[in-house]
Amino acid sequence: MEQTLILVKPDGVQRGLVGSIIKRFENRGLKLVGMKFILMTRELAELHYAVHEGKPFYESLVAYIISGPVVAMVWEGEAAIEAARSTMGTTNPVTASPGTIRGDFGMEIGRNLVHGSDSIENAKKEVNLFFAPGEIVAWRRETDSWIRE
Ligand code: IDP
Ligand code: MG
Repeated sequence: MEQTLILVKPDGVQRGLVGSIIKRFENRGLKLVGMKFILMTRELAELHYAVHEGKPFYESLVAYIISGPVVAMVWEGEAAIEAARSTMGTTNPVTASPGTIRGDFGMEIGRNLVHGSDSIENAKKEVNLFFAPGEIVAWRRETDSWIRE
């Protein structure tokens, strides 16, 4: 079973879209196993976005992600990483399909509302960056047999 780190970025929080965004992942059938509301430190932001260091948008990306609180979550499921990313839509909201979070709520790449891990390796790193092992909740969901064969 995969786990993926999802962030509702500061624009999602400021625009009052936390509930709407979480609902998309719930509706999909992903299972919430961790959640916190935090103001990311610059140190955490730089670790989280280390792969983008040196790119032209890196400084503004770090400034954006620490500009207000975020909701950090861990969602679990079979192929959770790909499922979550397809629910999010492409990185640039302008080209994201209607029906995706970015396609329904976003207009610009620098304000794209959500983060989602992009590989198993990065998901593990990112989950560990934001959550201690004791903060991940293993629980039995009664509807699982209606979501997974
Ligand atoms: P992803 O969030 O869809 O995985 P990445 O390529 O990993 O996209 O980029 C991380 C974040 O950096 C994006 O979500 C977006 O906020 C920002 N970003 C990526 N490319 C650009 C760009 O060309 N201009 C401004 N911001 C960008
Ligand atoms: Mg990425």
